[in-house]
Formats: sequence, C-alpha cells, structure tokens
Amino acid sequence: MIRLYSIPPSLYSAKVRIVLRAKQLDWEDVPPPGGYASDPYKEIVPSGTLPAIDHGGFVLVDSEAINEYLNELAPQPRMWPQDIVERARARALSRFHDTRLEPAVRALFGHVDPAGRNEQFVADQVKVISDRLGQLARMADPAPFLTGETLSLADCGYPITFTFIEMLTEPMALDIVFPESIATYFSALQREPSVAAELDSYRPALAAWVEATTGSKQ
Ligand SMILES: N[C@@H](CCC(=O)N[C@@H](CS)C(=O)NCC(=O)O)C(=O)O
Repeated sequence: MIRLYSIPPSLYSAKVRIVLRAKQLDWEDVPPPGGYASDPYKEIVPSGTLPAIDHGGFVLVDSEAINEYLNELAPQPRMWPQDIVERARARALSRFHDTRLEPAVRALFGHVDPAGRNEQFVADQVKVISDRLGQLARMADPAPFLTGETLSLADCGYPITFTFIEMLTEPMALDIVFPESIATYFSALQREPSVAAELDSYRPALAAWVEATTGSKQ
C-alpha cells in the first residue's frame, strides 16, 4: 500500500492520483501530520510540500519524481513513449505544466477572496495565463493526448490546472479563452477513465475550497 501525503485541494496530489488510478495501484490519502509545512511533517518530508509518498519506508517528494517512480514500479500501462525523442518531448511538455502554466494559475490563489483581490494583478495574470495556453497550443499537437492515443505522464497535470481555471472563471470573472486545440484536448482528458475518476472526486474538493475562499457556491 502506498501512502500519499495530500490534502483535498492539492493540485499536484491529484496529478499523482491520476497515475495511481491508471496503474491500478492501491494507495491511501493521508493528511500531513500538523499540516503541510509543519515541523512534524518536515520531520518526514524536509521540504514540507505536498504531495509525497511513503512506499514501504521509501519517502519521495515532488509529483514528477513520484510519477516517474510509479511508472517504473508498475510498468503497465506504459506512460512514457518508447522513442527517445518522443520521450524527451513528453518530459518537456510535462515540465511546461509544472514550471510555466500551473505557477501562472497559482499566482491567482491569493486573489480568489474578493477582500484581498487586486483587480489589476488579476487582469495582468489573465494575460500571462492566456499567453501560456497559446504557447502550449503551439508546442503540442494532442492526438488526442500529448503523446498520442493513450494517456502519458505528460498529460497528468493539465486536467487539474484546466479545471482550476474553469472553476475560478466565474467567481473571479476571468476572461480566459482556451485555444481550440487545447479545449479539444481538455475534453478528451475528461473522458479518459483515470482522469474522469480523479476529477469526480477532486471537483467537489476544489469547489469546497473556492466556496470557502469566496463565499460563492460552485
Ligand atoms: N513541484 C512540486 C510542487 C508541489 C507544490 O507546490 N505543492 C503545494 C500543494 S499543491 C505545496 O506543498 N505548497 C506549500 C509550499 O510550497 O510550502 C510538485 O510537483 O510536487
């Protein structure tokens, strides 16, 4: 049994759970003792960040490292292309999510509460997010997934971040239009069984977080 340190709205924990589901691995979600960034949790995971796994005493942090570990632990279904160039491309697209798109969305989190919102900051950030989605549309050619017909590790962060954008759009009046190829990609992701199962359980957690933060029901 794999222990996954996570809290319900944690975006990167949901990214890992998509792989756990795709690989049909048994796991348990465990809240970090004392909360993330707490001293008791840092005794286990020095960075204090989520997600982390404990697999028989082996503790590993960072969603990308965890997903690569899971992919090697349970090789089927294969979630990286066999071709070296395609695999390198897939890694770059996965990192684009973690280092470019998601941080641009995360920058909005401090502005979800209308009481603490800086409208100019939000408007500027909407442009950044729209630019990043446009860059993704130019970098990727989903068919229907980033590496072809089946879900790969490169895909697993995107449905969660796209869902965040979707759920923040109304309460924050965000003017973000998904490029057509990315909207089609998001639809394909939502039909994929492991992603659909994760979104079924993740959306209510995200809605509860948005509601608690804004006071508006999703
Ligand atoms: N690159 C890390 C990012 C993880 C991350 O930012 N996690 C958030 C929760 S979703 C967190 O732990 N934030 C608290 C902090 O940064 O101290 C990963 O992929 O796991």
